[in-house]
Amino acid sequence: MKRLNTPVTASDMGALFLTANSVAKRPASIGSVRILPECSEKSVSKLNLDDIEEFSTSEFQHQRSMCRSKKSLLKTIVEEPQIRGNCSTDFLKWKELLLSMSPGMVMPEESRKADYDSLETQYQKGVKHLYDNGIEHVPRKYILPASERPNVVNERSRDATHHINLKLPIIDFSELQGPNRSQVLTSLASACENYGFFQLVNHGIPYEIISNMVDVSKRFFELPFSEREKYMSADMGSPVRYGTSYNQTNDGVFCWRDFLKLVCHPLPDLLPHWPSSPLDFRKLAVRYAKEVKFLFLMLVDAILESLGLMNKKKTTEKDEDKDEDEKKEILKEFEDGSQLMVMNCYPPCPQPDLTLGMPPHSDYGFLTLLLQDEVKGLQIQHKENWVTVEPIPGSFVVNVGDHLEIFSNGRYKSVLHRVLVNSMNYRISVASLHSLPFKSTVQPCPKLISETNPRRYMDTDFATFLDYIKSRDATKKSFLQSRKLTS
Ligand SMILES: O=C(O)CCC(=O)C(=O)O
Repeated sequence: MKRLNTPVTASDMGALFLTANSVAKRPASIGSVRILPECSEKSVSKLNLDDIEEFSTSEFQHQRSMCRSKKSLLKTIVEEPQIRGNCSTDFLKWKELLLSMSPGMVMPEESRKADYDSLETQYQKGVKHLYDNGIEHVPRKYILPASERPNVVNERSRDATHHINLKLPIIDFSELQGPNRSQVLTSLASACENYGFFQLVNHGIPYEIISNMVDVSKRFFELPFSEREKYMSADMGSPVRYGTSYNQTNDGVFCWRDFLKLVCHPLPDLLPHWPSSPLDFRKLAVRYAKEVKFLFLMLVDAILESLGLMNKKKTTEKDEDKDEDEKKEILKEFEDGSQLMVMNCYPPCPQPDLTLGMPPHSDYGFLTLLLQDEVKGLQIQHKENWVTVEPIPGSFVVNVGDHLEIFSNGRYKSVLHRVLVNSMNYRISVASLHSLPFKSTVQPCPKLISETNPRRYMDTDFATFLDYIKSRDATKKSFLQSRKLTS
């Protein structure tokens, strides 16, 4: 094995240190790196982090987050002829190279652990905290593997996808209440089938209520960390939860967002747990939550109709009454249903191309009503491209959640979406996620199942979802996939 002439720093070593015991138990490859083919001829001094691509498991990322500079590590990789030839190596190969060097270069385990702990503590405090402390580079903890970064070129279209802006279908809520209802219902069905998203305008919620909600969310995130920290909790069932990233206990790579989650139903029991600062927070958030819930119920009514559940050909008046009763029953369930409000804060990011505000995910729930400020960031997956949703001031972006996809037996689509960050502006969004009560079972609507359209999903409930996200990565559409019937 070739020895290196250039010293490797202790912090470089930290990322790759494994004890002989742990190595013996590990699988052959827990992660790998590759120097991008177009960079393989670069001299070592010209190489930088963007020139290597990682295919790594979260365990590997965890190890890697302990490493401050990869420079001398790169040198190790590129100077090893065998590796340079293949342009790739696996994690164990790295370890072997490092262990072949002077033992004196290995950092004592306690210092390495202290170093790691102090960085981890910073990350757990969130990105607002990092930004307020004048961070100039995105720490490794937030750097996505090259293939998952936001401006990856789509092989099929060869477009840099973040340049595509999308005008989502627009549903005029006031038209739904008038003589054009049936045309609007057709547009609603088409939007839910083909985009999984639409923008809702003229919804009737006063602009003041909406702008106050965005404003008070901003003011909450501007509070000192010591105040926000009071609401931090690892308990998914907590009525109020402040946190960072997507799932900060599981995420290998963190994303660039902080959030405040508020459970909204039953409101009288939960309100005393909500933040009491800023002083007007509860008043403004409650007002908003109630208005959005009402709007959601009106939308569900329209969605049930758009699915053809209420206007099937009636032979008798009795049939009509039966339909109406069924609809009332479903709406009653939703009235008692779950509502979760998520306030998202995306501070400016010094290197927005390396990370995401939120990873690709679909929403658990029936419908999400999203309020975004004037700063772009939301992208949805449409025809295999990531396209940016143009904000329309005062409107809602509404999307189909996993439960509605299940309920409609796959006719309406719960579509992947993600959030980009930028280097200039804070972005605030408020998502309101609605569904049936937490204890209810979600299943395809029996009226939408037939011999020609057999049941496509198994029953599910909230407890199953919680178990799922505790044990694995809940991003992508993996939860929904796990509910699909294969035959
Ligand atoms: O901030 C956004 O635009 C999207 C937020 C989102 O997807 C979520 O809260 O699940």
